[in-house]
Amino acid sequence: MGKKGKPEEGKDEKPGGLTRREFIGGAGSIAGGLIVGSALLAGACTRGPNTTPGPTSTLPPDTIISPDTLREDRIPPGQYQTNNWPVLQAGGVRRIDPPQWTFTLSGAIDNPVVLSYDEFMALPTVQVFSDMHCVTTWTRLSNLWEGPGSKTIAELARVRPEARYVIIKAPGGFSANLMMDDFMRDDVIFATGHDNKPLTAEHGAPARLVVPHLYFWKSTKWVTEVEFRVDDQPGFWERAGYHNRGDPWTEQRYQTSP
Ligand SMILES: Nc1nc2c(c(=O)[nH]1)N[C@H]1C(S)=C(S)[C@@H](COP(=O)(O)O)O[C@H]1N2
Ligand SMILES: [Mo]
Repeated sequence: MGKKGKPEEGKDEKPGGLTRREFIGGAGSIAGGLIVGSALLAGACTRGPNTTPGPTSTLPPDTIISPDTLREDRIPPGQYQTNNWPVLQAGGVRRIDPPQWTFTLSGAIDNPVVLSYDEFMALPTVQVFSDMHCVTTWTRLSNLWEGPGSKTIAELARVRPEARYVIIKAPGGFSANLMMDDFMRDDVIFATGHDNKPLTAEHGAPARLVVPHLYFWKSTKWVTEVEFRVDDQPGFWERAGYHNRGDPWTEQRYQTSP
């Protein structure tokens, strides 16, 4: 447990803060220690010395295991492990009133629809076990997410074959762009729950994307629209100088990174 007090919740993350490290060594709160499947992972993965938190119970049946959680060393280069869960976004936390919220599917699709909160929450869900890596260098291991998978959303949209990019949008003009191949993975999820609890407003309720294999800025909180596109359209952080793809394992942090 850390001794520095609470993480800097709700603090803005700014383009000028490319090298900020405020969150390093932040307070220890209870991490998702309740979820990791010891029986499941023990045989599959040799843990390095810095890959705690350790397993304490079993994952729900049929949980999708994100491939990166099976790496021998789960901490990408230049990252450090935190057991907190920092709250980061441009601007303040959005507190969304469910009746006011809609989830829109648009672009190069055959089924453009606008779902209400109740319609979205009635979609079939999956559970995904994955790690998260923020470009500001914190990594949080062993999260259990619940919500509709990206493939469920793509099927519902009836994506046309020419679509090659997906733009995930949020209130206030925020967006993040993804290649279809990065979106259409089994462990990409529109999370409505985390570690067996409903997602909080701070972390993106009612639904936030989670793309485990890319830096966490791609994981749009408070998703309002998913637009499938033929051409790419760099999003908020990408236009602010971050890499267009953002692979943490090759440190694709900034536009200038390889
Ligand atoms: N709508 C929205 N989603 C966003 C962001 C944002 O600025 N706006 N920032 C991203 C960044 S940089 C990170 S690290 C994660 C942080 O998610 P968390 O607050 O749940 O840790 O949200 C991502 N999703
Ligand atoms: Mo981030």
